[in-house]
Order: sequence, then C-alpha cells, then structure tokens
Amino acid sequence: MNNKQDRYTFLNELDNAVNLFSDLSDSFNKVISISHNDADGISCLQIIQNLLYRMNLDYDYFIYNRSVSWRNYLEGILSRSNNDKMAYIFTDVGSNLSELIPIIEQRNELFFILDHHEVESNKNKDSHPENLIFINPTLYGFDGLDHIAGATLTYMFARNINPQIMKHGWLAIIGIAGDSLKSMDQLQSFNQEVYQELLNEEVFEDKEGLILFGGMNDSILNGLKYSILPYIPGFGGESTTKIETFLESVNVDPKKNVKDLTSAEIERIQEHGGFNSYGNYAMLPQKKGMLSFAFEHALLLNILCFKNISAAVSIIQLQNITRYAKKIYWEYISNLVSNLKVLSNQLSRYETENAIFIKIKNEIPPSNWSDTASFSTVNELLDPYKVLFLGGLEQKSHTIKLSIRCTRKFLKKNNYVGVNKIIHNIKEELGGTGGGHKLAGGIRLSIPSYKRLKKKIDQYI
Ligand SMILES: [Mn+2]
Repeated sequence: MNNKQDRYTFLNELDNAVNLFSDLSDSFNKVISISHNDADGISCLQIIQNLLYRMNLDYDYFIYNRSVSWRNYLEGILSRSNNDKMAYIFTDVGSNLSELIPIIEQRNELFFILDHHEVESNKNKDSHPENLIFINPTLYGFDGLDHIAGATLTYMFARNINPQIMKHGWLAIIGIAGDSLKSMDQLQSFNQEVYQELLNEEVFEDKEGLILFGGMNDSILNGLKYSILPYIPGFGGESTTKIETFLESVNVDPKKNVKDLTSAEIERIQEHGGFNSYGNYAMLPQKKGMLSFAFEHALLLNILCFKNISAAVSIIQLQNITRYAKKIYWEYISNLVSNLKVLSNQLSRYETENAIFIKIKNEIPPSNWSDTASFSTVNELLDPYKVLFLGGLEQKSHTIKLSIRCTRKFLKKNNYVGVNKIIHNIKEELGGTGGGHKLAGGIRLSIPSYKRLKKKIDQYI
C-alpha cells in the first residue's frame, strides 16, 4: 500500500474500466462473475448480477473460497472456446496477481478484477496483459479495511455503468457493515461517501442508539447477552437472571427492544453497566425482522458462507429469515459469547513483551478458535499492543494449531509489520505451515517448535 492517497488517479482508472465495460457490453455473449465466500463478497455478487440483468446480458456466477490455487479452480470454469465474446468479473476475491496473470495472459476473454485486498505480485501495472482490467484502491493509498469495502468498490463500478443500480445500494450497506466491524458513524473515505449517497437516496435508514451488534434485533436483555461488538464483560454470555436483575435495577423493561430504548434509558444502562456504546447503525426497510438490521444480516451471511453457501446466496434475496438460518445464527452467537466469556475470565495466559499466548485444552472447541481470537482482538479484551497466539493441540495431526491476531494499534506501534510477516519469520526459523494478512493468520507447528516459539517470539516480531 502506498502511503499517499491518490484519489484522482484511482477514480480515473475506475472510469476507464466503466467505459470499457459499457462500450464492449453489446459484444459479450456471456459474463461470468466470481466472488468471495463472505458477506462482502456475496453482496458484490448480487450487485453485479443486478447490473448484468439490467443490461440484458447472459450471466453465470461462481463462489471462490481461496482454499485451492487459482489454476485448479479456474480449470473447471474457463470455457474451452476461449473467445473474446466473454468477460469475467472478479469481485472481492483477493489480488493474487502472481497466480492470476500467467493464466489470464493465455486467454482471449476480458478479465475485470475489482478488489480491495493488498496486491500479491511484483509486476507493475504497465506489464499487465491487455485483457486484464485491474481496479484496486490499495494501489492508490487507500486501505481495504477502513476506507473501501469490496461491495463499496463494486457498487461504484456498477452505478457508474447504470445509475439505476442505486436502488440496489442496500447491498453495498451489507458489505460495508460486514467488513468494517464498526458503527456507521466511524466510516471513512469511500465507505462513508457511499453510505451518505445511499442515505440521501433513501435506500436504507440510518439510526442512532445503543450499539449491541449481534443482538440489535432483539430485547435489551438478549442484546446485552449476545452482543459481540462490543462484547460487554459482565453481560456477554451471562445468565438471564443476572442481566434481568441489572435492568430492573436501572428501571428498564428487559423485554423492551434495543431499538426502542429512550435516550434516558440508554444513559442509565451505560452509566450503571460501566460501558459506552452509542452510535449509528443501518436498517434495511426492504427486509423484515432480523434481516432488516444491516450488521446482523451481514453476520448471518458470514456464518452461512461457512455452513451452507447456497443458503447464503439465497438469503440475500429473501425478505424474511428462514427458520434454518435463524437456528444457525443463534447457535453461532451463543457459542461465541460464551467463548469470549471463558477467554476473558478463565483462560491462563503466557505474556512476553510483544505477545500473548493462550493455550486451550478443551475449554473452547477447535472449530471456534479462529472466531474467538478475532472477536477478542476486535473488542480489545486483551492488551491491544501485543500479538495474540491462541490455539492448542490438534489431535488428528498431533501439531499445535494457532490463530494469530493483532490490532491496528499494534500495527501502528510496530511500523505496520503485521501477522503475515511474523508468520513468515516463524516459518523461516521453526518450520510449520500457514499464512495470513496483516491483522489475522494462522500457523501449524510441531510441539517442540511451539515451545521454542514461546521463548523466542519477541525476536520474530
Ligand atoms: Mn471484502
């Protein structure tokens, strides 16, 4: 990522891509869209499908989960005819150009890549093949986490081609809510501008109140109990009786919906509950019940993407949540809050100058290690200036599996050397397999290597 932002060049490149797609669209027999398997990616996919439908273009889509190489993945998708009457649009699937360029070079179709992840390639733009149109704001100093979600970029592309796409702009709001992990008053740059544009168009509603993401759609009792952003120690995952007693003591009906609380009630809850969580959130009037809350909708998509990808693709088109999806959502969220509670109260830590190790025996099931690590970091339940290593023995491989996380505060302190670089250093010294990006990643190590890691970690950071 460049440090200096160059908005002009970025928007110019985006414009060129928009013009090229518009000019050539009549010649396309078919457009294939490929997107990432998360809430942001599914929102991108839906925006592109709406665009192609409006343009009367024949289309198809695929979801990429980044678990196989691009060569293996695309083998089954790229058509044998290899002709220039087709186009591909990749959204939010990462910018692994060192894998993609050698494939694209041998094709005749046009490839549009719209992405907000950092670019993995050592080639500069002038040497890209002619049939690749690569739009990535991180090349111009923008941050893919704070400034522009995948769905924000995809929305900007689609609405510049066809302004009627604004009507579907609520899809971008889901992507922004799912990727930014912040209340909407804290959005920045293009995320903030697109949010404001869509608010002016009245395609969604912006509300102000108590932020209890994960449980906004419910009573204040369940809101406090199941909120994962923020996770509130003392309430999160605690017993119903304990939270009820508290709410009655501050004269608030536990059954009252979070969104209906008065400002006086909110003030009393925060003051006596010892936390501060006031802000803006987005609601989608075209959806009902839980799906009308943008953050909860995005979270549900993220959960479904791992459990049942076709349910995720279908629910974004539905007005009402299905019973199946509701069950999966509550299982997920109640596990997560109870894991965060275990982590903050019971688990012992080993700390060095720059790192925290939490070894799990059987307090948290291995399938939950990764999300527990992520949300404990996002919520700063541990020292935000240290890197978290959370994990334990994986029985089947007899290796130590670790989820590694850091905060933006840590990155700033550490000259933007993040998790991916730390993993790289560890692998060089101690072996093991794994990888990740700046804020999150994972590694598998032998038991002796893990012991050495704990002693020597400050040398690798
Ligand atoms: Mn994304």
